[in-house]
Amino acid sequence: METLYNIGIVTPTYNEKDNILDMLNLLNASLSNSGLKCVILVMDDSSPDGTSQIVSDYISNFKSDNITLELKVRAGKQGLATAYTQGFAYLIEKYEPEFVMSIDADLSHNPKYIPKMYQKAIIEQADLVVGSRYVKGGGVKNWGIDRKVLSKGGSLYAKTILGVGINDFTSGFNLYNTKIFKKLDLDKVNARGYFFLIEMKYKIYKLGFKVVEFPIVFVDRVNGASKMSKSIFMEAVTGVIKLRFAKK
Ligand SMILES: Nc1nc2c(ncn2[C@@H]2O[C@H](COP(=O)(O)OP(=O)(O)O)[C@@H](O)[C@H]2O)c(=O)[nH]1
Ligand SMILES: [Mg+2]
Repeated sequence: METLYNIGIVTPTYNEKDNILDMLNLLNASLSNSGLKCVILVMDDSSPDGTSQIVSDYISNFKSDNITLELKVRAGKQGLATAYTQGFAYLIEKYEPEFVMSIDADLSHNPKYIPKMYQKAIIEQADLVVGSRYVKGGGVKNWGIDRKVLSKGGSLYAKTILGVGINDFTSGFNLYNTKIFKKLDLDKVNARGYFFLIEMKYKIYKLGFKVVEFPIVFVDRVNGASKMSKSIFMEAVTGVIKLRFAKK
């Protein structure tokens, strides 16, 4: 009998040519002796810098007993949220993994944490493990004061308005038990950008699932540029209010 896939990992890319090889090597190093069976899906939005070509070349030469690697290329930049929702839906349909995970491809989220986050989910019977910068042991490296304020302030803002005790609402490094998506429809997630990360955590908590945080040290990207923009930021600011006062 085929062993069950433990984790389906989605890593979205837009112009990550100088990060993606290191990222795939780190994922491989962290997972190959973990005892976990994993599938990794790179969701690229036709990056003009040729990220997808680098990934497909890597896949052609890739061999592993426990890791499956896939690439999906969408036509043009469509945002982080649907990269995740479509990626999750695809992996759930095809591989039926126990968990799905979101992880940035720009080396900010260290894959070394993945087996530990998985262990935490199992031991504590948690449905969502948030890789958290804002709990004891977590932190941020290389960010300027502006991004620090934006991120920590954003998480605090969401926590306060929504009245839910999650300290890192805007974290993009998350492990979800796929049973969540029997109750939470991935097609009905409205957000375009980072607000998605807040919306998912809130809805999952409100559905009664167990949410825990695992401390991570987030290291800001060295190569390439952030895709954070003013409109994406504003979506999150107004989105939190809408979420809080939305009718059931
Ligand atoms: N496929 C896809 N990936 C994206 C998009 N926007 C950002 N990403 C990826 O999502 C991850 C996080 O984005 P980033 O710009 O680093 O955000 P920041 O860390 O908050 O500054 C990176 O791996 C990006 O390449 C998008 O529109 N489509
Ligand atoms: Mg980043």
